[in-house]
Amino acid sequence: MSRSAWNTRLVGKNGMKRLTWFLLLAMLTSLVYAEEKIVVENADEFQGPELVIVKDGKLLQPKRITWQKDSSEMVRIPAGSFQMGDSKHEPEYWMTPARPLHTVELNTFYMDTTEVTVGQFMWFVEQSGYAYDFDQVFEYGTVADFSPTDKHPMVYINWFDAMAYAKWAGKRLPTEAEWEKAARAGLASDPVKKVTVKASHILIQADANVTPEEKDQIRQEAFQLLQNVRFEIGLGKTFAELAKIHSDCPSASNGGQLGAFGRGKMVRPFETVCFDQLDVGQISGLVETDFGFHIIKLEDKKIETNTNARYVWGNDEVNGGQCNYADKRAGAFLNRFEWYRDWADIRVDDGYGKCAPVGSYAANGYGLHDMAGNVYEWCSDWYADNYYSNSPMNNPRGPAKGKSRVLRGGSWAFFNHFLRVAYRGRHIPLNRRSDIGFRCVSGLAN
Ligand SMILES: [Ca+2]
Ligand SMILES: [Ca+2]
Repeated sequence: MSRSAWNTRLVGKNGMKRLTWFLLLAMLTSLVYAEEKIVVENADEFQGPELVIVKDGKLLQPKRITWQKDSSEMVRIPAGSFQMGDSKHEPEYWMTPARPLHTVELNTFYMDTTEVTVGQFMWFVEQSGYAYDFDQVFEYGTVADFSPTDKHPMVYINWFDAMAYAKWAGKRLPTEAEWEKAARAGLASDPVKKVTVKASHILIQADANVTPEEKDQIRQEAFQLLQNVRFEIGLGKTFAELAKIHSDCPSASNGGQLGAFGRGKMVRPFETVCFDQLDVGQISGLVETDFGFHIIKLEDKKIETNTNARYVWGNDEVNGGQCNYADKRAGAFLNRFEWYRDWADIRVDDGYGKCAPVGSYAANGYGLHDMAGNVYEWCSDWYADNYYSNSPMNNPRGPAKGKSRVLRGGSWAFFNHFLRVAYRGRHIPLNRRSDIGFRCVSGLAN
């Protein structure tokens, strides 16, 4: 049945009533059959914008499908909006194109759970007769030098190779927006809030021999000499927690540590004071310690919703267990080249010096592997630095023209900053590289 025929039947004579029943039925069947293994032959099997599949008279919206043509596993990315871009005001110049943060509304689509493998690409070449030489020696070697088995991600493919594969498979490349939404896997709606506090903090050195009167005098002077320090703290954090969190934050006056207040007599108890409950101008605390008087005064505060996590797994920093990037093993290869010398993160061992077999690390919330690292992934969009300033809200497809195509996710050859889910990579579409691959999606034509 064609899509238009389906829609006509739905909204025809008894349109609304049928639609209601249809939706109810679709919901129920999706619950009942969610776990069933559904094989999809091609995109024509999808009906309507919700990509309903009809099998044996049942209406299904499976969370997971197997795509027959290339035997890939795909997961459903439900329709809806998300916050796209950098919400963290990352300081590096190359994060600027990832701003402003903006709302994007996308249709439902299915996405490959892994990067396209060497085995899948070989099958494509064999089946289609596509001209690709697996023995070709590129700048740094052959495909097998970086991806030695069928289970490794296909590399040394340019954007046109990826497009050809997608077309053969009856799929397409993801748009940049689809890629980012899928990578965020719902972390985008994380309701965690942050409070940015601009506070004054000063330490007045006190001599052990000062009299009580002199101490009062020092205290008075302290109020006059408050200096501004900016803190970023979680919502609901107390001063005591702040001191622990920011134990490495130098205090305003002595270069010492906020967490190192020493033994002190609490002049006014502030370890239970919540910064987000304080009004601007209020003194949150005054502590008299061995070192003198510490005063904190709230100068300014900004409460914002922290909608986006930094990485596909959340906000934890990279530790070697989440993904394959330029760790110390990659350093063994990268250090041979002038350009990449000292590029690798020698603090971390992620287990792989070049590509890892796809799915070697935990999947994200949607069931997608390697959205961070392993190989960069081609998207369908042209790249433009300022695209986020003027992109449409609904199903953005990138600028009309450009020089580079979008790459996403970082790779085995790049360090942790490029793993950030908001980071926008790009490359000339004709180039083939040892750390660029792709994965496909299926849904409404985009
Ligand atoms: Ca690695
Ligand atoms: Ca990847």
